[in-house]
Amino acid sequence: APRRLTTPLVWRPLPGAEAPPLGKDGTQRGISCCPRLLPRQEFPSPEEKPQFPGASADFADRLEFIQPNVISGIPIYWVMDWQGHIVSPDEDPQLPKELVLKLYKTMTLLNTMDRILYESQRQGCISFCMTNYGEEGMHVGSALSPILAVCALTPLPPGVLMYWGYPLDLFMAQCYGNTSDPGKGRQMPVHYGCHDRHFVTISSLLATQIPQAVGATYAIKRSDANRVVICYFGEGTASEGDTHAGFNFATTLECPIVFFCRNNGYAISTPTSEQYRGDGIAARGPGYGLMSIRVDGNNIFAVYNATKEARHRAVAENQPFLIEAMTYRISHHSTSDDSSVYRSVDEVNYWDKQDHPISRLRHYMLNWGWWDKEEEKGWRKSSRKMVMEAFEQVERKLKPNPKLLFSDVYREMPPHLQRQRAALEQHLQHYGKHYPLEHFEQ
Ligand SMILES: Cc1ncc(C[n+]2csc(CCOP(=O)(O)OP(=O)(O)O)c2C)c(N)n1
Ligand SMILES: [Mg+2]
Repeated sequence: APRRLTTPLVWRPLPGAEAPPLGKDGTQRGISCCPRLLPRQEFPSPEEKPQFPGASADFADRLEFIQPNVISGIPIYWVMDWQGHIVSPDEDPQLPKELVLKLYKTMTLLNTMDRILYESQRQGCISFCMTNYGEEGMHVGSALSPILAVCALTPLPPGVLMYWGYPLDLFMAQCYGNTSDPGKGRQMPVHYGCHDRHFVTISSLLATQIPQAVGATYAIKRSDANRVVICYFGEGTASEGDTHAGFNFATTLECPIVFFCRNNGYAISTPTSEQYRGDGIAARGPGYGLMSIRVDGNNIFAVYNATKEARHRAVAENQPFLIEAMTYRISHHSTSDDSSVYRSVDEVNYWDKQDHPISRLRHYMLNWGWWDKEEEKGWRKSSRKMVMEAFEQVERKLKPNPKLLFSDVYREMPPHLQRQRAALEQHLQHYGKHYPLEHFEQ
């Protein structure tokens, strides 16, 4: 609140200066053009806090710039070590065996599906593919908490959908862009979406969905107080201006959103050392007034605990949360990338062999006697069979009618799209024989 003045303003001359004469009305004249006069008033004591509306802080008597590197880094919350041992019993979520097996099976199934899709791309069956090797733990761990979520996604977390039971043949249908694809073949492969589960279709345009996610959260908050949005993005995406806008709107509008940043060390070929000079993404949170935590993304229980707590508190306290999940992208960025050009094989091998979310959870299950080598072998075989069966189904299906390219954007198709659709039809009538139209639905 503004400070109240306890005495009326009286003008007094500076030492050595004469006061201007009093006017007819008894007030002093020439005040505004006399810089040597100061108002006499009661000043705040040096102990009182500054009153600037834009900051809540004390005065500092010494000239000192804030050093960004004064602390050694925001710590990384973990629950389980590399051999699957719980490091702090208080933090153990004590998930039941059936659930842990489901987590493990989802992570490995995702891994298997990725391998088959990647091979399909190499054989020219699909145009593009991105895999998730090394990042399976943060997908599945963040999907596990009871989130009634609308997800806005930039880099993809298909493990979330897979954990929620999205069928394999629909994943594959999306990549093949066939008639079973809910997106009717109008997205690039691996850009999944699921209306029923409020999983907003993945967008390739980095960060564009972050302000949209905040807007959606704001609308949800006004209509239904028990829902939360989780918004996934990468550390490279966090360099985009839209991320700033999203963070700032989320805190000022008090939106119950969980920002989930997957820091996997690279934005395609750009390493984090060239992407930012601060302490990662979690360090930015307090600057926006965001509740923030950094977790070990290869540690499924740490991801689970953090997401569960953030989800619960976001709604209870009507405020946004930021989780920075540290991990490593073992695969190439996509089939359009060759990561051997910008990183060493040894670096990749370390994460693949020594610190992998799947092997960490497997160690945990082995320690408890919930899994053994035979079960591993059997599951690998049966999960590959499941993926192959889905793959064979989608391969045979036709692609959607090309006319559908123009539908579903506007409720009523505007004239310019009608003209384009007519032009396409005419073009195909004349030149259709040059296209593989037999693979498309008529
Ligand atoms: C606005 C925009 N700029 C550039 C790109 C090209 N691009 C695609 S992915 C990517 C890197 C994103 O980095 P990060 O968020 O860390 O995701 P990751 O590479 O780890 O999947 C870039 C630059 C894009 N898709 N959109
Ligand atoms: Mg990245």
